[in-house]
Amino acid sequence: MAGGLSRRRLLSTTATLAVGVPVLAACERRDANPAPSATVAPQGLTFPPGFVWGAATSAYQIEGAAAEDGRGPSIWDTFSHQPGTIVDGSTGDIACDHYHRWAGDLDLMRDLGIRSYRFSIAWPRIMPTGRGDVNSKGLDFYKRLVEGLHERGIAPMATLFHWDLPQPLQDEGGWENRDCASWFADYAEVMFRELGAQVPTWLTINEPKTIVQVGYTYGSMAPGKRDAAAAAVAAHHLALAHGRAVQAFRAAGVGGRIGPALNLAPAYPAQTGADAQVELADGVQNRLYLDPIFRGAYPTDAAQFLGERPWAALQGVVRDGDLAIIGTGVDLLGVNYYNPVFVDSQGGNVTLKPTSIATWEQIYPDGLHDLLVRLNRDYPGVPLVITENGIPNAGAVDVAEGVDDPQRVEYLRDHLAAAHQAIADGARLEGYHVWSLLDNFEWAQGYTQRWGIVHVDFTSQQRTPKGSAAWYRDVIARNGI
Ligand code: GCO
Repeated sequence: MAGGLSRRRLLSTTATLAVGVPVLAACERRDANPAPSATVAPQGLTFPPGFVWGAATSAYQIEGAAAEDGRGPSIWDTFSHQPGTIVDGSTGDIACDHYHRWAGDLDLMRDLGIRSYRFSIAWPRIMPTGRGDVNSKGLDFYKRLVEGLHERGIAPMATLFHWDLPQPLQDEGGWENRDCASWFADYAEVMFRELGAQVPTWLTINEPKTIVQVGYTYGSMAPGKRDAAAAAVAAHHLALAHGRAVQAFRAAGVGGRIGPALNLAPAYPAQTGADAQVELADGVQNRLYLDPIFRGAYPTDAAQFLGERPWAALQGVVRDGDLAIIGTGVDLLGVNYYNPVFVDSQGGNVTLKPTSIATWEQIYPDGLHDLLVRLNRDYPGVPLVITENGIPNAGAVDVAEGVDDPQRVEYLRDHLAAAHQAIADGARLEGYHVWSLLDNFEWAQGYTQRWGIVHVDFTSQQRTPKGSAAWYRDVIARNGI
């Protein structure tokens, strides 16, 4: 499976599946060769004073040290060790060895002028079995990291969950089990107590949509299920877990802010007569995750875009009071933006724009503008932070080739121009985090896609900033492009 459709490609087929059009119709592929974005960004754009320039990573993708200092196994350890799940047969056992090299990685960020670092905390380092006793060595790692960030003038932005669920919790049903929301809140409470005073910004759950669609519907990511009803149940429990964590944060009385990190994809018609299908695709891609959090309700057309059986399964697990918990006010919305979806009149997804080597990633900077402006209009009042945006280069490159990445510079520049325009059009955008600081373990794609602005030699673990890193340093220095 992993060698076939890639992750986002699967994401973009979901609307199609929901309305029963054959998947293959939605999987029209363009050539995987990267092509330049059509947009030519204007130069000389300055961002508002105080705009936050950052970089993002996640624990399983960079830390390595999978069995060190008491860390328990996560579903990603289990999944990546199953033959056939990862295209190059790799795992995150060592990854970027960031667990040991964190200080050097923080120095790299300081040298680039990065002011905000979005990282994730590995739940199985904190609680090796997912609940109960806290593993002080695991906690100490993040305490050192956070302290190291402050010493370098970089603000920590901590994601509580970036997909590495403790395996013992999966053995009890994982996100299909309602108790998982409570276990998550208990773990979150520990983190607020231990690091709440030092971490100004918290993100609850990264990309619930990817878990629901790719982890539970198509099975090409952990936990590898293929069950649309289970996926819908997981969607609700993930939302509930988010809400419970926000409540725990408020109860902890620490300063700082908290919000979700959602991957959102603006939907457009690929042809005339597709408007109704675009609306359904918007439900699948965006409203299913936004509305419970920001409106305290699931979208009224959810039965239509999810399909009746998944919708019935979801409704079957919603209890009185859940939506009030999920709708507990947040302080910001983290936006991961990679691609739009273009939908034909049958509900099929069509590739209209050039893609990166991740062929699901249609390059469309205007989509970021439209998304930010739309969020401001439809979900007003919440500050927005771009928590991920970026592009890969190919995995099999030596350092000389690997550090020359003009396509990434062009991609980042065009997206920043789009973000700048969105601010001019009223969006409350406060900051930007490039995905990613380092080349790393790209889930089912293993090490075949390099998403970093810093090249990593996975044999020597040597870091070499790419052209895009130097470019980003200059962007930060002049607060603009
Ligand atoms: C995500 C994750 C990252 C990915 C990145 C590139 O958005 O899926 O947060 O872990 O590596 O998006 O696919």
